Amino acid sequence: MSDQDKANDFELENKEWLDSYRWVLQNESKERAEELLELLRDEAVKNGISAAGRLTTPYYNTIPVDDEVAYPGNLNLEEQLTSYIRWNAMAMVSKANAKNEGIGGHISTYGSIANLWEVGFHHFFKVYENEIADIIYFQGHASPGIYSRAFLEGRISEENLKNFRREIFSPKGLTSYPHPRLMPEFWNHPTVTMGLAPIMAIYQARFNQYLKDRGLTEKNEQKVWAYLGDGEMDEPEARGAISIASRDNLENLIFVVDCNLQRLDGPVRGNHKIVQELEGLFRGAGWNVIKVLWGKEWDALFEKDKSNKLIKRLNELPDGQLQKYAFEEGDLMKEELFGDDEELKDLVKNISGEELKKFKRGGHEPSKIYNAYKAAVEHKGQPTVILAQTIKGYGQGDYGEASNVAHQTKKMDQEGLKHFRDYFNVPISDEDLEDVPFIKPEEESEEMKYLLERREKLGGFIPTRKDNSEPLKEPDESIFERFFEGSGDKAVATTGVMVQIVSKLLKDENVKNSVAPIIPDESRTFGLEPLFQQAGIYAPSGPQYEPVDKDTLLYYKEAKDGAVLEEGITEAGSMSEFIAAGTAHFNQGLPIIPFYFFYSMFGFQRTGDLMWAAADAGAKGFLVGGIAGRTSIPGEGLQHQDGQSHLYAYAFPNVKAYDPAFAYELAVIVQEGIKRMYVDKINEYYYLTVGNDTYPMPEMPKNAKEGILKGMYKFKSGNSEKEHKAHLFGSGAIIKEVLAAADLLEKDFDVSVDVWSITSYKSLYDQAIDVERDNRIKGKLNPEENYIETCLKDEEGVFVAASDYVKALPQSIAKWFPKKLAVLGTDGFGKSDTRDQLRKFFEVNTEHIVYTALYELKKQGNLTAEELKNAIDKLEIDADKINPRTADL
Ligand SMILES: Cc1ncc(C[n+]2csc(CCOP(=O)(O)OP(=O)(O)O)c2C)c(N)n1
Ligand SMILES: [Mg+2]
Repeated sequence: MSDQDKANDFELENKEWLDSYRWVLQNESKERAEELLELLRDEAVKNGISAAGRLTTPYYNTIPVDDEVAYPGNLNLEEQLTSYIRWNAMAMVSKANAKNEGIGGHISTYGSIANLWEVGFHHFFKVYENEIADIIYFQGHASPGIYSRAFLEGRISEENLKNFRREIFSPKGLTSYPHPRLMPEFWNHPTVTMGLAPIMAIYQARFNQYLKDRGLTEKNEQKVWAYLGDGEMDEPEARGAISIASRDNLENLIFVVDCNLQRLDGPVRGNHKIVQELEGLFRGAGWNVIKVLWGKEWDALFEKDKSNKLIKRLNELPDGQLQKYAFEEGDLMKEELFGDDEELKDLVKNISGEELKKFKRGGHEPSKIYNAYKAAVEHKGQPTVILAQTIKGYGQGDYGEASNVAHQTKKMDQEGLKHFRDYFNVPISDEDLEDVPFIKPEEESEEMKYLLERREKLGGFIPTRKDNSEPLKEPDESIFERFFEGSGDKAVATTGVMVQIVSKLLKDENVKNSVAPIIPDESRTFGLEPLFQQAGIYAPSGPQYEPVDKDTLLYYKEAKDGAVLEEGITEAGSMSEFIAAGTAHFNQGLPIIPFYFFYSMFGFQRTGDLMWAAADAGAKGFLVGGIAGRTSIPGEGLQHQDGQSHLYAYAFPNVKAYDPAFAYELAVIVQEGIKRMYVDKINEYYYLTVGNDTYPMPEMPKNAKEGILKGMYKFKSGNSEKEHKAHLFGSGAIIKEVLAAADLLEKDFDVSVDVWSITSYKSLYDQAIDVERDNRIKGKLNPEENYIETCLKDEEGVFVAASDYVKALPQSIAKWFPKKLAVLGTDGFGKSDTRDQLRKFFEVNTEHIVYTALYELKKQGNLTAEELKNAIDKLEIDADKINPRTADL
């Protein structure tokens, strides 16, 4: 048999199979059709034919035409409105760049996503009672479209649009992307850092469910919509948490991926198909997947295509080529897709290339989008991802449409404007074009009335942001005050203190319903397991098994209404949960206090970008970095030993960072933090480092509170009878060494030592630079003194600071000390050894602190060379010792 005969036979066979299958579909039921397919699959697998293909479906719309409902809106009016919004969005970017070359902004992303958003705005995005709204992550680069819509809604002015990206120049300036920190009454959810929106959305949806299951919200109807770029979906954060959403049956979550097949540099998957890749990924992870690939005009072609050849061809077509069809004249598509096969040719015999090119992609077809959204919001038991195929720079023609530089299009010349106007039917005359005017129809016009009516029906405008939470009443003082007395001889770790505080807060009448502990599988490390029993571990499905430790006191108790968010080993997930919990005052009108416990090394360093997003979002709460300090976790070595997180925290303007040494310090800080964030309602969050080194906790000195909060206070004064004077500044875990050094200096070296506890280098630094700036900017010739100067101005002697962090921390405040500040710190890679060995190696142990004070005294001329030499011998300071900073370079 010749190859041609064989092909003909196969074609006939294909037809017979298809005809039989269609017969079943028409005469029996979809269920029966599914059953038959299963039967064939089983047979195939039994015979070694891979079942992998089951994760993807053909390159075709998921919702069959017959299942579609009619579009409920006025398509003409909506189309007109979308055109205005498209125009204004383009105009604001164009104008901004004409005025200030390089100010930036994007036109093409909104070009592709406009219809996806507008269908949402007209029919889906809801505001419920008490101004609680659906939670929507708007793809950041398309933000001009949101401003442009808000302009039509009358919520922002032409002056605002004209000052896009001119936040400093004009009080009416609009921020580039969704930044709630900068436009606090408008934006809710920061998005533009690729990959963060998807993971934040997943944990937001989980958190909404948690609030409901814990009984904190009666009925939580909020949907979580995340609008994401197909390029963005390459980020590990975008993909890494998707199975959490299906595991927890987050039917309140909808991802809409704008599959314009392009990212910044070029195609997302030129040689492959991003939609298919994402379909497989999400379906494999247990999501409901809806593909919206083709618009209405394509329906007739697929209907006519009885042999499914067109689908087969589209299945095989790489994205790069699809992009080319959107870029080139329509004849190319006609010729390449349909030209070499009689049946395919026949499909388009009455359609010109030009007409074919106008056949919309699914993501530009409101009725297809509507049906996908409807299916998504009605879907039960699973999260949904909608993969919507669009064109980047849609309608821009030669000015960016589907071109590889579409992302960078920022301006349009006269020709471009004309094309844009004509394509979208925007009512602007040729003469007016040059000014790129903003357009806004009369208030009484039909389309404007429609726009406002639709939003009114859906409950109000989106996005808007408001904090409707009641201020909390402060928790009982005894929770904190019990730590003011000290622990006597009992050795205690600050981690344990933190756990006790959280545990008591979970029982406190005023705040128990606000406390949300978050842990990435680290409870036992921090001694948090008593909370399992006390508050329960949140399990949306309720416990389905008997825990192995059921007969112990602190068993692993999972509960549907559990308060503990045990997230498993995911710092990024936990941090996303922290953001959701910490912004509940905006999103649900609830003051939630998250306490997120993690290894301090895996905080700012691992998830700094999410912490930045948390700061942008106005998240509140406590980040608790456990087992902190480079020398404080014995044995764990380079990867775990954190000597830098406090340095990272410096860059976060709204973060209060503390490295407390004593139980009462921690208690004072947490008490104040709750007051500031939840009684006074300040949008900031706290970073606290705690340790598991145990020592007796002293009583709080009188009048220490203010200093603890401001960053330093005198812990104890030295014996005034001594010959020399030194001031030692300790913090966190290293206070122990400092106290021992003070004793040694007094006892053996005739030095009176004042010991100061530095609870927060960052607070001292922030206050000092603020005062310094104020003096400078106001030209004060009698400058105000900063807090450090106020504390130390009358002090004499030498000054030595030691912490378990890099020397840059004490160094950052050194210039405001009355005399030189000698600094000791832990620069260098961590190593595996005991605490004592580590502290000796990093030169932050008692002996090195003593030696440094004596060396400074010698330099001030208060000690003889011989005295210093004797001290060196006694303290065993080795001049040839290896430098810990460079030891491993
Ligand atoms: C973490 C991060 N990396 C890089 C960028 C720079 N960037 C901005 S947009 C973009 C391409 C976006 O492509 P896609 O997600 O497909 O969005 P589209 O504009 O095509 O809708 C890149 C790389 C960023 N914003 N964030
Ligand atoms: Mg893209």
